[in-house]
Amino acid sequence: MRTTTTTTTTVLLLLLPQLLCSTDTGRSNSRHQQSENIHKDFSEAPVKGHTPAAGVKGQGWDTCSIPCDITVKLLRDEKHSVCGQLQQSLLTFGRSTRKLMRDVMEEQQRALDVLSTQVTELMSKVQMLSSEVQRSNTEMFSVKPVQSHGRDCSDIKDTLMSVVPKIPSGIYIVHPENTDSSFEVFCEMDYMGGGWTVVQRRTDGLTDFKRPWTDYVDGFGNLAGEHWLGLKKMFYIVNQKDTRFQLHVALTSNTDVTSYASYDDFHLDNETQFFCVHLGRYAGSAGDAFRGYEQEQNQDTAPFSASDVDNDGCNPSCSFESRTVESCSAQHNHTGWWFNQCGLANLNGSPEDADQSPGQRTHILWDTWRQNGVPHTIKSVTMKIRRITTNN
Ligand SMILES: [Ca+2]
Repeated sequence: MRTTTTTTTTVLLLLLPQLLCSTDTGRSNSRHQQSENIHKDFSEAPVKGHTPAAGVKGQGWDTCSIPCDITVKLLRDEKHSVCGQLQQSLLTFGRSTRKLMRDVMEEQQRALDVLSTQVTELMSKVQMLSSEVQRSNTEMFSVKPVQSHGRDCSDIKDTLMSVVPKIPSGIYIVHPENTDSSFEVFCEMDYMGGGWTVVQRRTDGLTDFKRPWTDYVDGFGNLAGEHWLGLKKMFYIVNQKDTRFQLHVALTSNTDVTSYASYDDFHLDNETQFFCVHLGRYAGSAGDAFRGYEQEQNQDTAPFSASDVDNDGCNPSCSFESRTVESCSAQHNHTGWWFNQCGLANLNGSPEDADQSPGQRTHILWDTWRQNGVPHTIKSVTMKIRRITTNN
């Protein structure tokens, strides 16, 4: 009897849903037989709370001999057990998933670290190569001055072209006619036929052009890079006898557009007249900013001014753009130039893009070179001179 009871309990645990609320009608089939029948009828189990349909006969279904309250308790216990197992499985699954994600992320981080290190190494190699190229370029132009004297770069070119097939650009020593002065200049021998003496170059903003009068008179900077040759040296070159010099202004915008302005009779008065500039006729694509649009903007024949020497034509002050200006040099970043009521040209401004002081003109200015009515932002400029007649 005990064996029979144990077997029944086991079957009940397995097949609890089928046994819900079956009623005991006293049929006397053996319980083993009942279990077998239940197994057979598994797929046709009655719905909880309902007796089997009256028409279902011959399938061995009989009412349950276990009281309902015990059945419910067994069901509840089974449910709790299954729920517990499910929760446990979910926790285990969650832990596994988190660990997996952590592993994947750590793996990705390691890969990123490796890539980042490689990028850093590459960047430092590029920087090293770049500075190497820059250094070799500088060395190429900074070699000892060619010991070939001439009166100016045009004269040197004319002398050398008969003896060497190609004359290199670089630093040469010149000795202008009727002076006791020899000095170094940068000669451009490749540009537009060569023979150009560079008198000003602004390219990277690394040289300070906020200078007093004496610096603009004597010159400053690095001849192979940014520099101002000096008013006195310019004067010596362009005032030689039987010569006439062309001034060529080569401009490059920050979008790498190029343009130029050319003047066919560039010369200066002497220092007692503050090196007044004379230009001759204009030709070019950048417009005649030296003369501007109106007479009061005309810098032709204007004397030179610097931060400490004021010949700017604003006496005591000029007024434009609702501003009162006493010193054009101060208005133009304390640079030197042939200002005339400031005007529309100052090639000694900064190549930097942004005008950092509102109302100030700190950048390289050539106002007549415009696109859609707006002046180009100029990132580099070179002023160079060349003889256009050697004797007449
Ligand atoms: Ca003034």
